[in-house]
Amino acid sequence: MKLYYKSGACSLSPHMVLCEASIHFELVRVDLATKKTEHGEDYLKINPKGQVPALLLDTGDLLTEGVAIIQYIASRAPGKGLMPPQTDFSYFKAIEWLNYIATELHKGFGPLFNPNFPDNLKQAARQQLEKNFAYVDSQLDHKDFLLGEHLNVADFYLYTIITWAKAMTLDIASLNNLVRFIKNMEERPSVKTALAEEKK
Ligand SMILES: N[C@@H](CCC(=O)N[C@@H](CS)C(=O)NCC(=O)O)C(=O)O
Repeated sequence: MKLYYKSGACSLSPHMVLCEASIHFELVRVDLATKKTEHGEDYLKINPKGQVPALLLDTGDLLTEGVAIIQYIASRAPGKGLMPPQTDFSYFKAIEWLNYIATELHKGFGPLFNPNFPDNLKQAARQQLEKNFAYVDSQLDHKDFLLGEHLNVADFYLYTIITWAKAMTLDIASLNNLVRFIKNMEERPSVKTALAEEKK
C-alpha cells in the first residue's frame, strides 16, 4: 500500500500507525501547494480532495480521512491491539477520542495556519486550543495513554496534533500529563522511525 503524506502534516498519524503495525508500505510525498506527488503525478487525480493523508491499497481502492485510515490499519494488524474489540466499551471511548481530536483539536488549528484569518480570530483559536489541551491533560491523569495503559490509534493522532501545538508555541509546557504522554510516545520506535523518515 502507499501512504500519501506531507512532512509534519496530519498524515504523520497514519505514518506512525503503519510503523507500529509493522505493515509494509511505500511513502509518497505530496506538495500540497502544487498538488503534485514527488513522482510528478497530478495528486488531484489520485485523491480529488487534494488533502493528505490518503492510503492507496494494493487492490487500487483509495481510503481518505485520517480517522478511517488509522482504524483500517489497526484492522490489518489485529495482533497489535491498536483498537479495542468492537464489543468493548473502550472501543467507543477510542471513537470518542478520535472524533474529539479531529474536530476540536485538529480543525481548531485551521485559523492559525490560514494567513487570511485576522489576528483576533487567531488569538481566539489559540485560547480555545489551550483550553482543549488542558482538558486532554486532565484526562491523562495517572494514565500512560488516552485509554489507560493500552495504546490505541488515537494516541498517534493526538501526538501528531501536539507537534503542531509545540510548533505554534501554544502554552502547553505546564501540562504535566501531556508532557509525560509526549515522552511515552517519543520513546516508541514507530514514532522515532516515522519522524526520521519525514525529515529526509
Ligand atoms: N478531514 C481530513 C483533513 C485532512 C487535512 O486537513 N489535511 C491537510 C494537511 S494536515 C491538507 O491536506 N491540507 C491541504 C488542503 O486542504 O489543500 C482528515 O481528517 O484526514
